Amino acid sequence: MEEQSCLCNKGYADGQYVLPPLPYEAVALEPLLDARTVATHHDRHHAAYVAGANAALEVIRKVAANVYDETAVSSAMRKLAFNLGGHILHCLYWKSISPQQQDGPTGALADAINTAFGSYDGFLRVFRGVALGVQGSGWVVLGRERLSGRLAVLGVERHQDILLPGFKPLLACDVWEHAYYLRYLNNRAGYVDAFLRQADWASALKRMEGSCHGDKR
Ligand code: MN3
Repeated sequence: MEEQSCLCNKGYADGQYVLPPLPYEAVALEPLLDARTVATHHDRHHAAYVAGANAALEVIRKVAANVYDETAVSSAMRKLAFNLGGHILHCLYWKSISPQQQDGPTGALADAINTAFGSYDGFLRVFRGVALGVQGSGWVVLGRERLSGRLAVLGVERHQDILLPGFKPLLACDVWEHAYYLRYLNNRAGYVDAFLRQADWASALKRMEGSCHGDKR
């Protein structure tokens, strides 16, 4: 099962970013998410970030090769951060959801959550609060902060803003409206609560322990 828990296995091959297949059928996330939302999200939205990351990478390579003037690199860098951030977070998102309801974090991950938030309920309050506080489009990401080694929850706006350098993401919930609007309309809290009931804590634990061959960090 190592393959299932890796952050982004199959997200890059032969010099370019590629769209990995969903780790389950689109219909498998019912009733948390409807199949149309999941398929559109993966096949169109996630795919567009992969294409955008490759386009930005190509511009940067051409600047390096002196095909384009160096003034072209600044906007390409911003497009790379946005699109590759989107690609990485979507890879993590599909692996953050289990088709089955889960009992919550276990083992070292449960310990780390208790250390950082006092209890699992404390974590849930923080995660929900951060989710509702994301302005516009963005993500809620549980991860490990590099200096202290403690867990933290970040409300990442767009795909790249409010990220800490060295932050290692373990679990990500997409709160862009395209992730939930068909089923939940504007009820972001209802979607986040449903996500948390099906969060794939087993794969998050493997990411924390670094046992994923697809996670290069
Ligand atoms: Mn999305």
